[in-house]
Amino acid sequence: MLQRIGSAVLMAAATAMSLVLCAAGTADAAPRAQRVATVYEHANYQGASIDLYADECVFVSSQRNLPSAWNDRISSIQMHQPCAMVVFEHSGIAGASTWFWASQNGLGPWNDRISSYAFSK
Ligand SMILES: [Ca+2]
Repeated sequence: MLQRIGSAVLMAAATAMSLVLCAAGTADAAPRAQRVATVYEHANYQGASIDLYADECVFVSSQRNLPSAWNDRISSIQMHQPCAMVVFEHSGIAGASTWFWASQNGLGPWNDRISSYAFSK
């Protein structure tokens, strides 16, 4: 009985150790995607929303088209990182563009217009 308890403790210790090693292993990995912005379907951060992620705020590597359900739909933007969000009227970062350096509770002429974006500094 004691021997069984002992091996159970050893198993638990081994599991805990492997969890620690696993966590330490991911710490040195390449930069992981961080939540850079949340976009909302209505002004004042209301309605449906999605989070936008990027490994870092570098224009070329952060270029994205919005999911089709979000094309021409965004009405406010909350920024979570010290980045700029560059928005474009067409997919493939094409057409007119503008830069937002901070959260926007309304988008004025950009309301329901954004189709693609990139993050920059
Ligand atoms: Ca558009």
